[in-house]
Amino acid sequence: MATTVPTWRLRAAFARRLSAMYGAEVPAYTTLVEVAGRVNATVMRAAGGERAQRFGSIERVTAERHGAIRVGTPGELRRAAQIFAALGMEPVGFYDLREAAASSVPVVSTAFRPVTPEELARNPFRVFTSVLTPADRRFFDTDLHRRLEAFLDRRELFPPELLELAGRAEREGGLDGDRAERFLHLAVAAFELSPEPVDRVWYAELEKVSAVAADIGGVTSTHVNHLTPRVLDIDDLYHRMEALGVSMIDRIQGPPRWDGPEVLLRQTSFRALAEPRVFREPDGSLSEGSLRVRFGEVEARGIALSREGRALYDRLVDGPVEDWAAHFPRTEHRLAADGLGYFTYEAVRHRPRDGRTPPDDVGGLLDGGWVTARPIVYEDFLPRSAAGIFQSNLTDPGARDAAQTGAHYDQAWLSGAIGRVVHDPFDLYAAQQAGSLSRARPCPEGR
Ligand code: OOG
Ligand code: NI
Repeated sequence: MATTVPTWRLRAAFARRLSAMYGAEVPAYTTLVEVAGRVNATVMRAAGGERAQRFGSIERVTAERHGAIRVGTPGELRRAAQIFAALGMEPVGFYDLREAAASSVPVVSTAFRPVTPEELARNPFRVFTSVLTPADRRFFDTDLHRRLEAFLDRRELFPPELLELAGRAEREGGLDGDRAERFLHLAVAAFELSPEPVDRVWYAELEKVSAVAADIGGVTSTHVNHLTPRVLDIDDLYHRMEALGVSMIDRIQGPPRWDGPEVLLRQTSFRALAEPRVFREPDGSLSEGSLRVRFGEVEARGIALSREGRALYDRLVDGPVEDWAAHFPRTEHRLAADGLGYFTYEAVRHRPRDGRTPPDDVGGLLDGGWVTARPIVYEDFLPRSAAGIFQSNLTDPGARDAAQTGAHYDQAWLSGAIGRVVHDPFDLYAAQQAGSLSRARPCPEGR
């Protein structure tokens, strides 16, 4: 069978085409990508290739993007997952943005991405994917819930031909040339902004509850709402964008800038732009208007933290930066030795052993020069940063009825809704680290 375009090439091609499509739709995105390229070139020159590429090759970083989409129902989520499966992207992590955001953000989310180091190195494309929580009475009363579900049930986000090709691509590990072309064409089209008129009254009713609910349930299609390039110095990028007259949100989300190890994820964005849209008025007539739903975001990635490291991060991130500097590990060595960050380990070869027995602990192996450590890059998202990104782009905080109890959604619900296992990100990093450590650990003397 001629699967001439293997899964990872489909993924890389999809990321490239989505980027071209989004750049044509949102010109400020193209500016962002250009500025990110200049920042990365500056870091490569100033820090040198080895240091600049400690968290991934410059080819990977340059191609790297994450997108975000929002869907309305478990069925839509399952079909989106089928498309991502064709691209070698699996659901990782459960994010509850209802709790993380001060504004009304009635969604829960996961991220579709490659899960092995080899596939991530080939192309790390990921899509943050959110699904509405219409059963949550704090946001939707029973009447609105019923009408919202009826509206969502009538629409079709992904044509059957696209889903059929996606299923084939998943089963066969790729597609032959013609089918690959057709699949990519249909897949990109499914995430374009639709010219379909927006029902003014319905959109406005949902917007009163939440701008995110209106963006999802007020229209008949989905769309990429941002596409994010990766940058090696996000503070530099922030200043360059402001100097170009692009108004950025007021801060960089995530860990502070400091001279210690770069960890997790730092993100910032420019505000959503007013884009012209056609509206259908109650009398059936069409009118011109605009909506602000799509924005630009940029990210810098650092070392993945263990559960303990993450708990420390969560404790310190909201406090004063002096507390961060006083309590967060100052070196990669400390992160590794204290089990707070994830690394891959490699044995140091040709090392005279002086009859010594290798220690059991990672700190001892590093101190004794038995192994070297290389950081594992954080490939996921941060719920509070995501909430901050959502929020900073909402013109209206929406409304929520705190007297109602929220509906329960968790990782198990999400797995059931998608019909695929949602991976726990900590488990993926821990397995990668443990595998490398068992290969790197020197055998006891004499064996
Ligand atoms: C998703 C926001 C979250 C990120 O980078 O944290 C996100 C959305 O706006 O739909 O993309
Ligand atoms: Ni994002």
